[in-house]
Amino acid sequence: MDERLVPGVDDVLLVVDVQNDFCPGGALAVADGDAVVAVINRLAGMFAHLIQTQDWHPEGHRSFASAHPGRQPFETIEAPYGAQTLWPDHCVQGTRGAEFHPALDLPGAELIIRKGFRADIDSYSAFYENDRKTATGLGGYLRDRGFARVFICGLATDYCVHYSAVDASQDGFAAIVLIDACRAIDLDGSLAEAMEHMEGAGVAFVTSGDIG
Ligand code: VGL
Ligand code: ZN
Repeated sequence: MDERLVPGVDDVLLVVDVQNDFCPGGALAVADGDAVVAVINRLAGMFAHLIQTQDWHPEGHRSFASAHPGRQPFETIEAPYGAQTLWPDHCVQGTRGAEFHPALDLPGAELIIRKGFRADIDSYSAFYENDRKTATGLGGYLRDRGFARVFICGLATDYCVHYSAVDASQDGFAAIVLIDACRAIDLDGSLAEAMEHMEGAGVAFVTSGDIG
């Protein structure tokens, strides 16, 4: 984008899953995942409204490979709602891994939306769980508050950021991904696929330098 994007009162910054388990040393570490923290802290100062998501699984969650005897992390299974990647145990409710990165500094966050708490359904998107039907309530919340544009950043680009951005767009919001404030897992080309899917859904991409 050649025009600068100045966040206004109708805009919200959605900070996705910046949790210890997705950062180096965590159970499902994203390469360089903690590099987003400083970028997001700086961005946060430019937005009047901040919302965070927190991946929040019960022990034994069905997205964990450990819940499927003989299965390994990063394999894919057929869940009742479709294909589901199996993950290492991560972001278990109440554990240190599920806490936000300690340097993430967002005291002004107005809502923290937890997702993935239903034992049998995973939820990548902040809007709809992986059955693509069960709503988290975020769409209604954003509409009730009158927000028009959702700026999205965090972890991981190809999973939770990806599905959140597509759903934001399909739910009628302008969806803008801050690409340098995201990092990807990139499993078997998942990043390239995610970028295509987001583009097709009308998601815009900018860098943090375009803001403010
Ligand atoms: C995520 C895989 C499993 C994410 C969450 O935040 O992108 N990815 N759970
Ligand atoms: Zn998860």
